[in-house]
Amino acid sequence: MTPHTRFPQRARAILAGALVAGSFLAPLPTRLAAPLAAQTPGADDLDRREVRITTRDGAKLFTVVVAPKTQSKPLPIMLVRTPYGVNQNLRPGPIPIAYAELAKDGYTFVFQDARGTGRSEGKFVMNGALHDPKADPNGVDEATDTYDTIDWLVKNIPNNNGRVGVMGVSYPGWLAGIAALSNHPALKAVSPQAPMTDTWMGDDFFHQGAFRQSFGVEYATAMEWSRQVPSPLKINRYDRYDWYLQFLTLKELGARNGIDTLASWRGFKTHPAWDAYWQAKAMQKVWTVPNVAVLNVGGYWDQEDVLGPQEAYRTLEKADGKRWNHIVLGPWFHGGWAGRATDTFGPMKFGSDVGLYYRANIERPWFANWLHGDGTATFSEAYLFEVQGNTWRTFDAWPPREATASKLYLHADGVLSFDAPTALAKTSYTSDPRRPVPYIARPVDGTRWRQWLVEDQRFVHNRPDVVSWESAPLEKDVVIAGDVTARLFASTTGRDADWVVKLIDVYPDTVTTDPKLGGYQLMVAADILRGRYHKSFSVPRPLTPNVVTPFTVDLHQQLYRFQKGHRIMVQVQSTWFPLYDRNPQTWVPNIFEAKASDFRAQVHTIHSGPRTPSHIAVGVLPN
Ligand code: PG9
Repeated sequence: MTPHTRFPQRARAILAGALVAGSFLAPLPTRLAAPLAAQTPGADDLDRREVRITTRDGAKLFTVVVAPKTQSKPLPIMLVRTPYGVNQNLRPGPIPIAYAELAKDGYTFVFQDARGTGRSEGKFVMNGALHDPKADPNGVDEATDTYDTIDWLVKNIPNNNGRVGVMGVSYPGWLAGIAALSNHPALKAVSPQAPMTDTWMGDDFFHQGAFRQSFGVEYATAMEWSRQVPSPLKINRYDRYDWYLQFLTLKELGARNGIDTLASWRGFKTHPAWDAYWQAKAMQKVWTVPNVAVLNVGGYWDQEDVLGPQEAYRTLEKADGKRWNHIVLGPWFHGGWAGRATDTFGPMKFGSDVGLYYRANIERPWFANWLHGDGTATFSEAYLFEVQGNTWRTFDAWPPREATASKLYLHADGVLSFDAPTALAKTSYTSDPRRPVPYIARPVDGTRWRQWLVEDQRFVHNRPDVVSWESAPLEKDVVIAGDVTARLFASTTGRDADWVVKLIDVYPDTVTTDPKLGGYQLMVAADILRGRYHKSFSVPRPLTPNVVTPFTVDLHQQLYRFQKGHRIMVQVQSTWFPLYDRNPQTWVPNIFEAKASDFRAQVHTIHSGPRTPSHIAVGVLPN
């Protein structure tokens, strides 16, 4: 897929997919609000009209209002704001699948082009920081635009009940979170779904300091390049691995493709660390109190915004005296719950449509409680799908209190076990930025973006620059729940290094029910840390060559059942290309300014032993 077609395609897939029947699991133990209508309204039952809502600075925001033709009582308003163009998202026709379950309860749906996108006026600012009202009392941002929109809607939509919800997936998910900061009194509930909470720390543009090169380049170009002038970015190789490989330095990549003029690229280049620029954009830094009810939703295998929902929930939870803050995590790629049937993913088979279950049995009653009801129904704190156990579980805290903190240690000779090491061991490999490890099996053709995190990792296993540790076959199931965190004690001959850590479920050699899954290596959790940020994400520091240094890599959250007979594996490598840029592995203050001669192969060593116990920390639930 080219960058120019990808986002509309995805928006269409998520928002306008066909409803596919799936079997339901039993409802979770919550008090459900009684549905007002059993059927999703058809296209003929809906009125669609376009309006332009004027904001406080005079910008007109293009807005589509979809309301049932007949209403027996005042209805709440469900607002979705997007930078991807409401006309693509909502063509005249039946209600998109993402809203089909909600629609059974009766809503007036409102879809709006965010400022400077689609047919809305004003200037688009990617993931824009909120303005400071003291410094700029007349300033505008996505929160003020939301306020002005809600205010217009409740005053102008006929027969509304004065209650508004905001929901959205991805960028619209971030807009849903930011909507809470509008503080409009009619806003009662928001659902940020796969929001990019922190695009430096673990969402779209960087992960723990490593730059998401191919995504950053292609997304920023698609969003920011002039619509009138053809983009100079021409990816003219089928295998994008080869295309990106020809630009050893980011400087060359930016200059030779005309992308160094884009606002986002200038931001990447001038703010490579987690400084005030990124922190002002980070949702968890500005939205710290759940001032309305919040349903955070995310996927364990979200290839774009895996951190977002987890970080938003974690932050809001600290101030959730009213129990307004909830989390839902399931076995999904980015936005997978909002589209067509999700009963399989990669090698996993769930036995039912997990997305439909979420939309029908969690999202629908939750919004009904706040927007149709009086907000008094009780809901579980956390709804988590247990992968490979194929069941929804509820918890009264997330991560769950009943999980035992445990460590999977990396031992000598590639052995992985829950036993702490008593002997010293070292495992070394050479990482060469000129021969980086692909993040997905080549050709990297852009067609497998959604499923790359669940692809079989055997394509790199036993490469000389990928090291691994493996457990014995499990004698009983091991269910991990909550945070997965790698703690590596490592040294390098260089002065900087990236650490990619993958926690893998290795299927048994023989799977009689599905032979092609025999030996499959499924990544259960994975991520990357740029070594220079080992002490602070805001202040990079060079590593001291050949000195053992502790590194902590956040691999994010899971609820996953490693089944009896499977093995657990950990893989470590130092490149993940071309999704992530290459670390020169020498010291340069800013990698965006590195020269070709700065990039050197280095030997990295992972240490094990009583004082250097490299491990993966997990919570383990009783079986
Ligand atoms: N994850 C996408 C995104 C958000 C913000 C910045 C860059 C990308 C999205 O799909 O909306």
